[in-house]
Amino acid sequence: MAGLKDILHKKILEQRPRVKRLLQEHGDVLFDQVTIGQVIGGARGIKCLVTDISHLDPEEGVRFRGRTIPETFAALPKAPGSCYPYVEGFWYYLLTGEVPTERQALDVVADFQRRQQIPEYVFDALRAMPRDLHPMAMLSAAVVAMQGESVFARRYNEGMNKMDYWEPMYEDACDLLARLPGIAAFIYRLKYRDDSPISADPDLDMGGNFAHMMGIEAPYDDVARMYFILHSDHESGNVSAHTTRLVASALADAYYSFSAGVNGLSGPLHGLANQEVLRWIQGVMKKLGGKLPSEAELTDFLWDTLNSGQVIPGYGHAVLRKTDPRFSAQMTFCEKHLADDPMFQLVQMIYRVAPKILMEHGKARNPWPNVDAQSGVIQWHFGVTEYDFYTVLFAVGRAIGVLANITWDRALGYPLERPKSVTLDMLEEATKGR
Ligand code: FAM
Repeated sequence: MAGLKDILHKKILEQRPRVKRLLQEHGDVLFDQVTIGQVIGGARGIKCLVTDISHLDPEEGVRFRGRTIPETFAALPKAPGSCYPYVEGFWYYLLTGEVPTERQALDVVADFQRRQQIPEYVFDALRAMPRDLHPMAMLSAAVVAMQGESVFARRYNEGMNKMDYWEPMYEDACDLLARLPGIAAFIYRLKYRDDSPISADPDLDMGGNFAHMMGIEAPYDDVARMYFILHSDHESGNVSAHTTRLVASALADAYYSFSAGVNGLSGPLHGLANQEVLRWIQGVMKKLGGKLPSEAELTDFLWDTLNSGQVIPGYGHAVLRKTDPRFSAQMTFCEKHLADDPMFQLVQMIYRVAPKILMEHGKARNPWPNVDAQSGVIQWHFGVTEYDFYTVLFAVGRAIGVLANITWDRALGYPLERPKSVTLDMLEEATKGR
């Protein structure tokens, strides 16, 4: 049976003529228009990126290769005794757009087990860093420290045909993805568990192995599978995805590119929001002597946050205009496993109260929760209470989407990104006579 790489190659050969035709026959078709508001406003909503890995509908949320989150979870093969798919099968799915059979998913599991060995110098480098360094900085440094392993960089230096770029990019992407859970778990146990790393179990899949290396019992393996898949991709315009693709568009390899994406994810308006949610929730609990607030008390706390000029973390989104289905998917997990957890009960209460307040406040275009509004609470429940680590988990998941994207970018020959800048004078000039 053909393996993932062969099927990917077949798909690439099918897709290349589409890009060529669009460019050659329709390259000058007008597809979007740009307002001054968008130029000044962070390029919000300008349709100028292309990806087939995922698509984000403002009302419905993300679709991975055309499937919603529940459809994706239902379609993919599951680990034995697990309610969630193999992450490796999901990687297969994102790369090819085809649902793998169990055998095909298990082949990727075996391939990743062969690739997961982390070079010893990565551990040495991490141990040499200040222990109070943010774990996202550690992760970014660990990733870029492995740049010397890049097959793409080596083959590029040797002189490689453009049509072959995707192949070493795929190799780097698989190597990096297979190692990331081990690096993340190492950082966790180095920083927060007195430098007591747990070696990978060579027989486990990615989710199972991550739980094992963290030292946390089931169902944390399912938390890992769910979490990594949910955080994988959200179109390519968000900061971490776009940064990774932008850097890779200069033909930087996967290590440089993903390390840059990790740095972007570390911003409080993006990936860091999940640690901010926990800090904020703890603040509510602390202020009320450790007990659950009443809805009236929570309302006051929410207004205090807004009136002091801060955002309500975990709420709002640049594209979404409804409750994030990634929030809903985690809610389903929590209802099953965390129903009695007071922090989860508080998350539910915030969900009842915050959207109304944000609407009344009148600024946020989307008053509904995003993925971060409860992901930290799940981690806390399973003993990962060090909330500055949460964005590292986001990053491991995000790698799946962005590495699939940059493999396809090289396969389809997408060029160096270079949008045009203008000056304020030019914008004012355009408004003359209006
Ligand atoms: N609380 C208070 N104010 C908010 C808000 C929130 N949750 N969300 C948006 N606003 C404000 C925003 O600050 C802006 O105010 P100014 O005009 O004074 O600058 C105004 O509403 C309009 O913003 P918007 O157009 O609705 O949102 P943006 O597209 O500019 O920003 C977010 C989107 C996600 C950065 C923003 O909603 C936010 O800061 N949310 C809280 C932080 C958060 O949860 N980030 C995680 C996002 C997540 F999806 C991820 O990437 N991991």
